[in-house]
Order: sequence, then structure tokens, then C-alpha cells
Amino acid sequence: MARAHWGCCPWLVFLYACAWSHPKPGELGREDVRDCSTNPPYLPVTVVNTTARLSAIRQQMEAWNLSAYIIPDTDAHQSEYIGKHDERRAWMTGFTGSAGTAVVTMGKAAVWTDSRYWTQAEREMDCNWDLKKEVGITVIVSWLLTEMSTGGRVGFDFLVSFDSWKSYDANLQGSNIQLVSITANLVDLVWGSERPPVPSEPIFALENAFTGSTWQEKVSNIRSQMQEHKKAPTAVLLTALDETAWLFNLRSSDIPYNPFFYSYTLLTNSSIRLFVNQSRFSPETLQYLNSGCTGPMCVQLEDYSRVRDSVQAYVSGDVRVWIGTQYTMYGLYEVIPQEKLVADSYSPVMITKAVKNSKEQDLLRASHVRDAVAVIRYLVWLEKNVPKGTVDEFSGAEFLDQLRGEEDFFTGPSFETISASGLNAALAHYSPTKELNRKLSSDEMYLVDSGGQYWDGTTDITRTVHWGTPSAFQKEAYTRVLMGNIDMSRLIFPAATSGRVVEAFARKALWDVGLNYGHGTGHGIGNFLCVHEWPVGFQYNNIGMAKGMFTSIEPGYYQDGEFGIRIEDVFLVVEAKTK
Ligand SMILES: *[C@@H]1O[C@H](CO)[C@@H](O)[C@H](O)[C@H]1NC(C)=O
Ligand SMILES: *[C@@H]1O[C@H](CO)[C@@H](O)[C@H](O)[C@H]1NC(C)=O
Ligand SMILES: *[C@@H]1O[C@H](CO)[C@@H](O)[C@H](O)[C@H]1NC(C)=O
Ligand SMILES: *[C@@H]1O[C@H](CO)[C@@H](O)[C@H](O)[C@H]1NC(C)=O
Ligand SMILES: [Mn+2]
Repeated sequence: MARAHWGCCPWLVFLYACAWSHPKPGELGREDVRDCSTNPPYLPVTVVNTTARLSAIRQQMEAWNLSAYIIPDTDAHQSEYIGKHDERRAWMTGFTGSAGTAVVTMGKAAVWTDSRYWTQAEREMDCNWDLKKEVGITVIVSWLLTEMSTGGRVGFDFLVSFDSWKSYDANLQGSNIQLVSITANLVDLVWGSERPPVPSEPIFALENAFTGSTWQEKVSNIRSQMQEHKKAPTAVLLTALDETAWLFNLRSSDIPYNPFFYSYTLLTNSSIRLFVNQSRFSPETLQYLNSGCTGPMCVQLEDYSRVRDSVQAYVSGDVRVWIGTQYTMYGLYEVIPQEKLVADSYSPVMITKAVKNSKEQDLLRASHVRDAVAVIRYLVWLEKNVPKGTVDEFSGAEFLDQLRGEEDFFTGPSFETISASGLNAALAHYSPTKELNRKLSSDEMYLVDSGGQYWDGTTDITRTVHWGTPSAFQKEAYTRVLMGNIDMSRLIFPAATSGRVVEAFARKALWDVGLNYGHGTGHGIGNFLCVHEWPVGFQYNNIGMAKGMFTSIEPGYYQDGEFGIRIEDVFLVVEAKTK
């Protein structure tokens, strides 16, 4: 399925959630959980009563003649992090973990999530919901086949990407169950006044000093790729939020950790349509977009909600629309007739954005230099203060944010800091909270994985340290992780080699002594965009490595119940001189 049920990481599932996505505060360690086997059931105070919500959505299902309804944890743009306004699955189920899929039938309701979230789900969900301790479209579909043995219609909506839909559809082939795309979202229809509002902060243009090219240059570049394409697309449809943000050099703050704004773009050879809430533009930004423009270089603003109708109207002509299936929602894909579709895994914007020009390289490097100053100051401060016993995982992470805040152009963290001492560092997605954290000590290893958003670049770095005497095994494991980081970063390889082909170089030093790590080796990164910027990386569906791409390299080693090690840096692919 498209969204990584594993939330994260470059490892299990490639795309979405990426490298280290993190449970929210309070997700770990609280043991007061529900017990649905007693009569009446035992419910901790943390559960949400979902009875009224469920009966409201079932009424909607009846109105749409649906026997089942799928509620994924995405937004309409397949964003890695989603805004409060889009936390539909969390509101419906009570379960607020960041990865999970819910399905409602007339008689049952269930949530599928991975082991990171089982305890949290049992603390937050009432007994209306079954917890399924599995993930993946295949297991959801086999449940549907049992529950809907007499057939019926399964509804989904604009939250489902083309790739997820394809997977559901393939798994349902040969059954008497019909997948039905509906234009409304049933959760939205029943989520009342308590729903957080759509973010509508101003959308601003980046200053020239922080952009690699003007938006007009980027538009011309994409248009020439349309002309050169064998299938002669007449338009490119952009649905991921970083695609539109990159194309126009515009940013805002709709999504946590990501400086994006809700939008779509339909770019043709003669027009540019930007779907967005236009009240969010200041007169200056409108001028930035359209001052002195002529015909094909003028940006036409259309309301965000108009995108489906506009694409539908556009495809009535003699046109071909180029999309990236990984990010396009099925609800837009389905309005484009097959013969008018030019479908790649990634849009030309995703592919073009992956290669940074020399100015973008300088910008990204400059942001990393300033970021390193903050991290070094933090490490020095830890060295002084940890032996005094005055630092815990949470206060440490807060201080690191504060140090980053003292650097120029900082706007906020690029993901939730993983600040993990001792055995906590062996948990793949650990983040401390104010209430639940561990004191840092000279007797334990400490791992900190963090990053920042700056106007010139996005950063991501992991360091593992020990202020006392590590064991011989810890030293060996650390050394081998470091060897993997160095071996991979010094690798010389043929142009266009896929990351997956060379990924094992980061593991070899560990493999030599029978050790390994259970996550991916790295991911691309943006210029004030996503911290996990696909499709660059080392996974099976990442694109070939090219000069000008940046990738993290982050091997690790984790000893359950004891310690965790990861060393992560961001690297630039450059041309090598060989004999
Ligand atoms: C949950 O809410 C429903 C009404 O919405 C109510 O009838 C029911 O008693 C509540 N359940 C619990 C356990 O409080
Ligand atoms: C509802 O869907 C079923 C197929 O599952 C179909 O047989 C039935 O005619 C539909 N009813 C209405 C009112 O559309
Ligand atoms: C559009 O943005 C304006 C200005 O920020 C805001 O007041 C309004 O609520 C937004 N409209 C929608 C539909 O989000
Ligand atoms: C745009 O593409 C259409 C269809 O390929 C073509 O007929 C038209 O001349 C093109 N317009 C421009 C401005 O290139
Ligand atoms: Mn990373």
C-alpha cells in the first residue's frame, strides 16, 4: 500500500513515511490499556467514545450505498506529515498514532497498525474498534473478503493515491466486492465544529538569494521536457505539495515540519493554473507571480477545491496529461481517460528537483554548515552537563532546538527529534516527551537524530556518543557503523547506478562480524522542502544516482534492551576522476 504502515523509514516501505517518523508525545510506555473482554469493558480515561461518530458515518455509508469505508492516514497529497485538519483517522477512531488504516463496515470497525503503536491504540480506542496487529493492503483486503462475503461496495475517496488504489484493486480481483471512488469524504461530512480549521497563513515567495532558479526558468524547463517526451504530453499535473512549492519558489506552513501550502498545479504548454486559496497571497506575492507577464507565463489562480472539475474540463480536449502515480490521488487520476494519460512513477518535477544545480548545492551546503554549528555546540554542552546529571532526553532535545534557533534563516525542526539514551536508542522511532524521558548519563550511549528547516536548506544529522567507558562490543559496533558510513560515502560507481545496487557497502563492515541493521540506508533531502525527499535513496524504487543529488547515509546498529548506534550525514553525488 502506498502509505507505509511502518510509518517510516527508508527501510520497509519506500515512499511515504520515511526515514524516521516518530510517535507523538505520550505514545510510549503507558500501560493503562482497555480490556474489552470484561463486562462492562474496562476503559482507561484516555479512550475516546466513538459510538456517535460511528453511527454518523454509517448513516453516510448507507446514503452512498457502501458496505465498507476505508479511512487511511494520508492527506490528499500523500504528505509524509499531515496537518491537524487532515487527521481524519485519528478523530474517527480515537487512536492518534501517526500510522494506521481504519475500515468501517455496518457491523464492525477495525484499525491496522504496527507494533510501535499497539499499546497506544489500546489506550486510546474504545471497544467499538478491533485492533489488528498487522499492516498492509493484503491483510485489510482479506478481512474485507471475510466481512463482506456476500459482496457489496467498498468506498474510498481523494485520500487514496493511484498506487494504493491499484493495490486494493489487484487484491480484490475475482471477488464480488466492488471498489467505489466517491467524491466526498465521509469523515469530513460528520466531523463537526471541533474539526481544526484549514491552515490559511500567508503564502510567501522565497527571496532570489534562496532559490536555484526563478519559477519562470523552472516552468520553461518542465515545458521543454514535455516537448521532448515521446508521448507528447500537453500538461503536467502536480499533486504533491513540495512539487508546487518548488516550482513557484513559494512556501507557507500548512504541514508540520514542512513549509508547504495546500495546492495543485496544472501546467500546460500555454497556461499555468495554480489551485490554491488565493486570499493567502499578499499583493506583493501576486505581483511576484504575474508582474509584467504575457500569455503562457501568467499564473492563473483557481480555487483549491476546483481542481477535479478543472482537470475534467481540460481533458475533454485533445490533450495528454503527464502524472506521477506515486503521488496522484485516484480521485484525479480517474477523471483522465486512459488514452489521455502519460503516467510515470514520478512527475518530471520530482525528477528535476532531485538534481540540485550549483547554486542549490551551495545553499544546501551553507545550511548544513550552520546546522553543524548548532549540533557541535550541543555536543560540547552535553559533555559539560551530562556528568552533572542535569540533562534528560527531552530537555536536551529542547536545548538543541534553541541552539538551531540561534542560527540564521532557521524556521523550525525538519522532523521530531530522536533524543535517545541507553536502551531507548534501540527503539526505531523513539522520541522523548516532557513526562516520559530518560536522564542522560556517563554510563550510557546517547543517540541524537535531528534536523532543521532553513530558508536555504533542510538538514538531517545523527550522532551517537558516550561520555564514559563504552564496552568493547559497543566500540566495535560503533566502529563498524562508522566504517559503513565512510565506505559508502567514498564509493566510486558508474553514473546512474541505483542506490539499491550499492546499498550493501554501508553494511559490509557489520556483515563481516554477523551484525546488521533493520532499516534503509538513506534518502534524498530538499532545499527548504522535505527532509525525506524521494525518489533519491537506496530503496528498490529509487531512481539512479546522478551528479548533483544529495542523499543521507545512515547505517546503524541496535542491541535490543541495551543501546542503539546510528551515524548519519548528508552527501552530494559528484563526478569522480578515474584512470
Ligand atoms: C458513548 O456515547 C454513547 C452516546 O453517544 C452513549 O450511549 C454511551 O453510553 C457512551 N459509552 C460510554 C462507555 O460512556
Ligand atoms: C447498492 O449496491 C448494490 C451492490 O453492492 C446493488 O446491488 C444495489 O442495487 C445498490 N443499491 C442502490 C440503491 O443503488
Ligand atoms: C482562505 O484564506 C483566507 C485568508 O487567510 C482565510 O480567511 C479563509 O478562511 C481561507 N478559506 C478557506 C476556504 O480556507
Ligand atoms: C501546445 O500543444 C498543443 C498540442 O500538442 C499544440 O497544438 C499547440 O500548438 C501547443 N502550443 C504551444 C504554445 O506550444
Ligand atoms: Mn535521515
